[in-house]
Amino acid sequence: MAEATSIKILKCFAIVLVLTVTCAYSQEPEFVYPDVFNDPERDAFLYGTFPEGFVWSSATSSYQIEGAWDEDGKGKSIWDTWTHEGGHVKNDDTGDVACDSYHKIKEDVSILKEMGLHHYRFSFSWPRILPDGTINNINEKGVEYYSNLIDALLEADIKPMVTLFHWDLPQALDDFGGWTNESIVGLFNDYANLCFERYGSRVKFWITFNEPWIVSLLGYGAGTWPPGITEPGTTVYIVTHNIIKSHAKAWHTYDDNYRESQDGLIGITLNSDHMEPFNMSKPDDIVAADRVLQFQLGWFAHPIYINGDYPQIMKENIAYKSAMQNYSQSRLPEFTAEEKLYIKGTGDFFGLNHYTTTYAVTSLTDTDEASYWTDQNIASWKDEAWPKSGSDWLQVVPWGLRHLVNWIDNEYGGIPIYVTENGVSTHDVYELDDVIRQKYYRSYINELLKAITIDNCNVKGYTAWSLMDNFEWASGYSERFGIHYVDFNDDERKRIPKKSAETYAKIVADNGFPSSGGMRSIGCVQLTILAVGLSLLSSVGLMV
Ligand code: PNW
Repeated sequence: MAEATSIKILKCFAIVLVLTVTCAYSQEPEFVYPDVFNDPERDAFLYGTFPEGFVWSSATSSYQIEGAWDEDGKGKSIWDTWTHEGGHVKNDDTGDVACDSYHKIKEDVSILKEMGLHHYRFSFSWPRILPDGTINNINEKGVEYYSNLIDALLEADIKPMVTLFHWDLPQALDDFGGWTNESIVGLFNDYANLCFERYGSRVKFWITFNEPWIVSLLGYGAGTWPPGITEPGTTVYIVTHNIIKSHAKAWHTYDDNYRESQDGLIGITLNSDHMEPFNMSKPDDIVAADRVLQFQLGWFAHPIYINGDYPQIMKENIAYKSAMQNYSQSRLPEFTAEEKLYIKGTGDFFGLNHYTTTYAVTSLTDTDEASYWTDQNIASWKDEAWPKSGSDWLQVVPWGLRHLVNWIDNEYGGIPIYVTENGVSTHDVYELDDVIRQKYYRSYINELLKAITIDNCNVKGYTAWSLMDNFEWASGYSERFGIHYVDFNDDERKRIPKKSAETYAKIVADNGFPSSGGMRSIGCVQLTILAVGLSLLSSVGLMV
C-alpha cells in the first residue's frame, strides 16, 4: 500500500515536471536567425499585428522595369546613354527591354492583385513624359502610359504611390549640367506641376526624389553611375543643394495649388544603412555613428524636417577642412535666410529606404584630399558574421531597421515614416524557394513591428523592394531583388511568384504576425492549472 502511494506520488511528480518543462519550453524565445541573432532581449520574435490602416506596398522604378527605351516618342535618359556607351554595367546589360512593363500593365497589376496588395510604388520616367526635359514638348503617349497604369491600378483597388525622380534624368538636361545647374530647380518644378495636374486627382501619395544621396555620391562623387563625374569634395554638395531646392519648390507647388483639391501627401525618400556604434559603451563610438547618420540622412532631412539648414556637424567639419585645404569658403554651400524658411517643413512624411547595417568609429582623416568621405572622420565596416546576400554592400541585420527607425523618429520629432524600400538580393540563379528572402522579410518586418508597438515610433507603411526581378543598375541583371522571378532570356518576360511573394502576401493579409500558434498560445497559467488538476485526480486514485 505504502509502495503504491509513493508510486502515485512519483507519477504525480513526473506529470508536473513534464508539464512544467513543456510550459517553460513554450516560453522559449523564437529566433529567425538562431545562429547569428539570438539575443533574447533584442532578437526574440514578436507576435502581434500592425495598427489598423497600415500601408503595405511593393515597389519598382521606371528605368529598372519599363524597357521601351525609345518607343512612342520617349526621350533619352542618362541611363540610356550610360548603358549604351558600354563598359559601365556588368555584362553591358541595358534597360532597353528590362521587364517590358511598358507593354505589360495587365501583368503587373495582376501580380499585385494576386498578392492582395492595395498599394504599389513605382516611378515616372521624366524623359518619357518630357523628352527634352521641359514642358515645351509634352509626349502625350508617355503621359497616357502612366494614365493607363494608374487607371488599371485603381480599378483593381490598388493605390498608386508615385516617385517623380528615380534617377533617369533626361539626357537633354544633363547636357546643360544636370543637377549641377541651378536652373534645374525650375525645370523639375514644371515637370512636377504637370504630373500633379494630369494625375493628381488619382494619385494621393507623391515622392519627389528617390535616394538623392545616391544621385550625388555615385553620379557626381564616385562617378560609377551616370553622369560619371568624380568630384566628391565639391560637386556632391552643389548637387544636393540643388536637389533640396527642387524638392522644396515642388512641395510648395503641391501645397499652394493642389493640396486643397487633391488632398494627397508629398514627401521625399532617403536611404541609409543603420550605423551601429562599434562599442556601445564607448561614448565616442556613439557620437561617430550619429555623425555618419547626420552626413547621410541629416544632409537632406535636417533642412527639410528641422530648420531649412544643414546639420551643425556637417557645417563645422566641412568649413574646418575647407579652410585647411585653402578654400576661400566652405565647400558646403549655404542657404539664404529666405531659402531656409522656404525649405523648412517641406515634407508630409519621411520615406525611408533601408537594407543593411554598418559599424562606425571615429577615424581622424586630416588629409589634403577634399572629399565627402574624409569630411566625416569615420571608419566603418560590416561584421563578417552577418548573413550575406547577392550584393556585396548588403548584409542581413534585422535589428538595424528598428534602431534606425528609432533614430529617425527621435531626430525628426515623430514625423510619419513610410518604409519605401526594403529587401534583399540573390545571385542570378533560377530559384523560386528563396529562403533567404522569406527570412529577410519576416525578420525585418518583425523589427518594424517592435519599433511601432514597443518603441512607439510613428511608422505608417512598409514597402517590399522589389515586386519583380529587374535591372539592378551597375550590376545589370546579375542581382535579383524580386519577389517575382523574371526570365530575361524569355521574350514574354513572364512574372513567376517566388515563395517570398507568398510569405509577404501572408504577412499583408494578417496585417503582421497575429498568433504564435500551437502550444505557445497555451499560457503557463493554464498549464499549471492542468498539472495541479491531474495531480489531484491522481492522488485520490481516480487516475494512474
Ligand atoms: C536602391 N548601395 O538603391 C534603389 O532605390 C533601387 O532602385 C535599387 O534597385 C535598390 O535599392 C537595390 O539596390 C540602392 O550601394 C543602390 O548602398 C545601391 C545602394 C543602396 C541602395
